[in-house]
This record gives sequence, C-alpha cells and structure tokens, in this order.
Amino acid sequence: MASAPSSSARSAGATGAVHLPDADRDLVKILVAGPFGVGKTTLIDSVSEIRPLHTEEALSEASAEVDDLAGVWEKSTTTVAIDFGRISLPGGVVLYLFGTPGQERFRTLWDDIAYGALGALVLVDSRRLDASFDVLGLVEESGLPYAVAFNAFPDAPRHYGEERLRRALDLEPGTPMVTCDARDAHSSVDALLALVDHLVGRFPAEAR
Ligand SMILES: Nc1nc2c(ncn2[C@@H]2O[C@H](COP(=O)(O)OP(=O)(O)OP(=O)(O)O)[C@@H](O)[C@H]2O)c(=O)[nH]1
Ligand SMILES: [Mg+2]
Repeated sequence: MASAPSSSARSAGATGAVHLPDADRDLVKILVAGPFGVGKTTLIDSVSEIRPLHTEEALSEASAEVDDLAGVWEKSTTTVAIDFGRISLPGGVVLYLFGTPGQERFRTLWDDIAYGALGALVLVDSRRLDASFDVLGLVEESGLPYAVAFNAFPDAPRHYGEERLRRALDLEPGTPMVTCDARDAHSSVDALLALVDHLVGRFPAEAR
C-alpha cells in the first residue's frame, strides 16, 4: 500500500502554536468521515492544534441495536453531531476538520456538513469493511475527492493486499489508500497529507 508523505515538515502540532498569523493562508474544509467507532473523534483529537469541539454522548442500550460495537467493546460514547478541529500544514495550508458520521441514516446531516468541503478522509476499519459502504456511497454521490485511511486496530487483518481491499471497497481508480493509527498525531497528519496531495494533484498547476 502506498505510504503517505512524511509529516516531518509539519509547522504546528497538537501541542504547537495555536494562533494563526494574518498572512495569506489557504483555508480548506475537510471531512473526516467513516462508520461508527472507526476513530474519527480520535484522529481529530490527535491532530488538532486547537481544543477540538466534540459532541459526545453516552451510548445507550437503544443504540446497541443500530451501532455494532464489534471490535470497539470499550467504547462508551458516540459522536451525535460533529467533531471539529484545525491543523496548519507547511506552506500556509490550514485544514478545518469536520468529523461526521457516515451511516446512511445521517444523510441530512451529511449534506449540511459536506457543504463547502474540498475533500474527505474516509477512515476504514478493515475488520468490518462492509460498515464503510454507506460512507463511501455518500462521499462518491457528493462528488467529493477522497482518500481512504485504514485505521490500524491491533487485531485488524494484515493479509489483505491493496488490490483486494480496493476491489472489496469498489474504490474509484487513483483513490489514495494509506494506513494510520488515529491515536498518533504524526500518523494521522500523514494520512491527511495523502489527501491534500490528492486534492492538489486534481487541480491544474495554473489554477493553484
Ligand atoms: N487500537 C486502536 N484503537 C483505536 C484507534 N483509533 C480509535 N481507537 C479506539 O476506538 C474507539 C472508537 O474511536 P472513536 O474515535 O470514538 O470513533 P468514532 O469514529 O469517532 O466513533 P463514533 O463517533 O461513535 O462513530 C475508541 O475506544 C478509541 O480509543 C486506533 O488507531 N487503534
Ligand atoms: Mg466520534
């Protein structure tokens, strides 16, 4: 699987500067999307240079019937609306990260949150690929360019080759695929950089 570009040149981190200078900056809205419990909140937490906004609520017994806890047994809360965070990248690009649920039943919320976004980082749990079909459907329907990041849970199968995963998820050709550990800031920034590279590559040089 392609490795993500290095984040070593990152200009600000989870504990870095939080104030943006007034100089010209490219402000980019990015969705961090994925199925229940895939690590969206964790990723935004790990990279955000501002205190992230979360809308976490305790999981209820009723939700157990719709959101499968398989693989994330220790999970006790879920995001009921959005997560929000911000990260400054080298070269003056600032990503505004909007974490959003990817289940089909959140379609209305999705349409509102996706408004104005330039791209999406779709987090996938390779232990339950089918849980990502809804979000991939939503992202493709909305025409958003996206990259797929496999969040490396310890018991995730490692024997799937890239081509097999690409086919299983029915990804559009050229869609970047990387692995990450959402708990790790550098790894998560690398996944975001893979998306940014993909977005930049879609625009002709003269339009940048
Ligand atoms: N081992 C491991 N655990 C992770 C990783 N990322 C997230 N987790 C754990 O997985 C669980 C789910 O993470 P969340 O960040 O809440 O997932 P989410 O996608 O925001 O979940 P919802 O908002 O409920 O859809 C938490 O218990 C995390 O600690 C990872 O990279 N590796
Ligand atoms: Mg969440």
